[in-house]
Amino acid sequence: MKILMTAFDPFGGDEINPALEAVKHVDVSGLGAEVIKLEVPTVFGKSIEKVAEAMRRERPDVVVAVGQAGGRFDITPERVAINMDDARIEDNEGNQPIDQPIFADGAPAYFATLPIKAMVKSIQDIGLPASVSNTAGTFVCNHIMYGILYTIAREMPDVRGGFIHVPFIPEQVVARRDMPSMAMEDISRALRAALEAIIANEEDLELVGGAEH
Ligand code: PCA
Repeated sequence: MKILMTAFDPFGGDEINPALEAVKHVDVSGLGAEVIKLEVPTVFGKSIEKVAEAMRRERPDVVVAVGQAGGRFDITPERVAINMDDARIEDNEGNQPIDQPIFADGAPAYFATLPIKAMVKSIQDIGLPASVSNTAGTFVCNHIMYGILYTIAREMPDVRGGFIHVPFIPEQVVARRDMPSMAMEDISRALRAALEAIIANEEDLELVGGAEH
């Protein structure tokens, strides 16, 4: 099995992106899969172009993108990407689309085709907090998740794809009071656990993990 794993560069004034640091540090030995790591720019349009180009070149079986969700307490596999760019802040090239569809000919939304419940369980089983998220927001992370699933739907329907959001790491919250964080090494271990679940589960597990709000 070949897995393409992407992570975003720092954005929004931060000097680090925990997703990028953690992805770089994921120990991929002994997984029984080849893992290709790719850094993508936090830029509307270019981020999708870069990952779609890598998907066409590498022909992975699985694409899993990873991004920072500052303020979240746990690791959150995303359930769905929506056809909507609505940026609260500028991306790394000054773009700030408001209420724009990502692809005019795309579906309103695409569901992740990764086993999100199994991923959550696998992370929890190594003693780290995780839960399913039902919104990836409307910034570049939702954008790239949508772009990955759009590319899969149109060009390579046997490929599985999805997205994982991760919290800040401690050094990012020194100057942000009362914000949650998780050690980079723990995020890396959680990402490895998520990869193990992806490799072991073609179909998702039927587990409690919904949300009331
Ligand atoms: N997080 C942002 C974009 C890049 C990243 O790592 C987001 O959640 O949209």
